[in-house]
Formats: sequence, C-alpha cells, structure tokens
Amino acid sequence: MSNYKNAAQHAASSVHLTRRTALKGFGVAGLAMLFATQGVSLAKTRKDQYRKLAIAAVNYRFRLPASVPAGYTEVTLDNKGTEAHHAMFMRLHKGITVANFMDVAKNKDLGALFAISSSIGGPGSADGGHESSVILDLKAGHYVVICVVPDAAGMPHYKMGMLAPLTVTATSRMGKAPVADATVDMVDFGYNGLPKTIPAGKHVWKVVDTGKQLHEMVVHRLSPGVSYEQAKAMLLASPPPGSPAAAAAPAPTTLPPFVDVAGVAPMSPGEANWAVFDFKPGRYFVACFIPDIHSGKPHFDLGMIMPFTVV
Ligand SMILES: [Cu+2]
Repeated sequence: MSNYKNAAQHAASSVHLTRRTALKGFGVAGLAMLFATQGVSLAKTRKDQYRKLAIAAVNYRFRLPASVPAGYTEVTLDNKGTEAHHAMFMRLHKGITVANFMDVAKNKDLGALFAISSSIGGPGSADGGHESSVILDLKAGHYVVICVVPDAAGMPHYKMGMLAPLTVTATSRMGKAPVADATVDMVDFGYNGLPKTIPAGKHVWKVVDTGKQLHEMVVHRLSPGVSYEQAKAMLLASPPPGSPAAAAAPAPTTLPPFVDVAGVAPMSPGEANWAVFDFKPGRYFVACFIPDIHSGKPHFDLGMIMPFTVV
C-alpha cells in the first residue's frame, strides 16, 4: 500500500539504496548499554529460537517454499525488485481451496478475498534492495501469500502474478512467543505505544491490530534533509494511485524523500505479529495506507502516521 506515495516516490525507489544488511552493528554498542535489559535478551531470543522462512520478491513474483511446519517462524522478505512489496499471509477459511482463492483473486476485487480468507499479517513493505522481517505464529492450514501494493496505475501486484500458495503442516514443536521490547496497538486510527526514541540495532516489537479494520505498519526512513512534517504533508497531498492526478504526476528527478525499510503487512483485526528490526540511526515514521471502509480515505489521513527517532 505504500505505493500510495506519488509516482515520484515510486520510480525513485529504483535508485540504488544502501542495503540494510550492510548496516548491521552500526554504532550499537554504547547506546545498547542504556537499554541493556532489552537489547541483549532480544538478540539471543530471535537468533536461537525461530525457524526461518525466506521469501524473495521481484516485480511481480514471489519465490518461497511450497510448505513449512507450523509454529513461530521468522519470515524475511528480500525485495529484489524495483517497486515496494510486502508479503501478506492470507489464511484460507475452512473448506476454501487454493484453486477457489486463485479464481477469486483473478476475477474479483480485494474485498472478495476477505470473504474466503483473512490476513494474519507478514513482512511489511520494503522498497527495492531492502529486507523486511516478522515473526509469525503460523498455524497449520492453507495460505496464499499476496502483495496488494498497487503499481503506479493502481493495479495491486497480486493481480499481476504476485501471489503464491503456502501449506503450513502440523507439528508438535510450536515454540514460544518472542520477547518484545515494545507493543504497538494499531487502532482506528493510530499507533498506541509506538516508542518515541530508541537505540540503533536490533528490536522486536509486538504489533497488534486491536481495531475494527485491516491495518498495516509501514516503517519509513526519512532521507537526509527531509522532515517528518514535510513527508507527512507530501503524503497528504499525493493523489491516490491510479487516479488521473497520479497519472499526470511528473516523472521523478530527485532521490525519494523516504524509503520503506520494514514493518508489518496489512493484518485483520485480532492478529499479532512480531516485527524484527535492525535500525540504523535516523528519523523514521510509521504509516498505514489502507483505505477507511467508511470514507475511503487512507488511514494515514485519519491519524495513522507517527514519527520516531533512532539514536
Ligand atoms: Cu490502518
């Protein structure tokens, strides 16, 4: 959904950006001392305990295994494409087959998918060259991983082939819920509990949808020289993807004002994900691009946009 950003933002995301993996361990040591109780135990918890599920994204395909065991699993989306992508885990309702889902995905709109499945979340939007990770509590069942980020013309990526089935098989080893250093409640409409200032390095936030609508948390890093107020104003002024105004937007000439670096994919009410971060110092903000079911306005327009700082 982050492609709500105007055309300039999107095309600009194809500009080469520093890979997140190159930033690990950046100045963490001193600051970590201030927050020792959290930082240390977290790093240990996630490294040792969780199964991994790697998903590669390109425009417009996912690559992932056909099947994984149930239980707490660290899912990483590696965006090798040029547009922003996320991986939304749609869990099929009882009696719904993958063939049913594919048929509805092809012939009906996104709303129709929520009549036969619900989203448990997944790795949030990452721009090209970035990775996004969450720990999911995977329950046995049938899933289809989809990307609903729209292209510049407003077409959701899953309609262009970005969807892949996943079977989660039963296991007796489910593992334990991660230890989180913050809990963020996505409500209608805001992020309650979002930390204001945190040290660089590894963090795990439990992100819960306690609202009545689908919500996501896209974590954006502001580019040097761009303030949160400017970014917010730009988003509020940007035309919806696919609108005539968006189509008429001029081609980008500069670097993007902000980049999607992490977060959680849109999830249904009642769900929880543990977002796994490796932050470098900088100024960030979170936002939700889901349209309100009543007004049609994107949730960031109704208050689901908030800044935080990594020092
Ligand atoms: Cu929302």
